[in-house]
Amino acid sequence: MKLVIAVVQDKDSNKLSNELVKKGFGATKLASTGGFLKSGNTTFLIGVEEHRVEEVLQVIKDTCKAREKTITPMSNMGSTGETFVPYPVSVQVGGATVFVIDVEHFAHF
Ligand code: 2BA
Repeated sequence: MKLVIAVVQDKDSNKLSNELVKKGFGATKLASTGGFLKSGNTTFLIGVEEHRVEEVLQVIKDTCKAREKTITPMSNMGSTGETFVPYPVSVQVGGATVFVIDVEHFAHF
């Protein structure tokens, strides 16, 4: 068995859970926060038999879209008195960041 961990954008999370349920995958959604943007995203834990991993990855790929996000760094007055002029920076976020890991033991009571 494998555990698929997928970090996706909040905007895609409902659609992804619906698609996973429709195709018979068990999944758990966790509210998470991106370390870089410090904004909310959603992490899915999906336990799956090895032969269905590619199918899950395809569902994630088809459902989650990459989007541009613009961030404006906080302005900062350095200790030497120099000023930092903030200007918007654009980053591309997602579709999805996915990890597939081996499950040593699975129990469901
Ligand atoms: P965030 O950490 O908020 O990152 C959002 C986007 O900002 C990233 O999109 C990437 O385009 C950019 N970014 C991240 N770190 C950067 C840096 N040091 N310098 C410049 N740009 C940077 P994605 O790569 O698609 O990542 C989306 C979310 O997936 C991340 O949100 C984070 O929550 C998760 N993630 C990405 N890589 C990860 C990793 N290696 N381990 C764990 N989670 C990861």
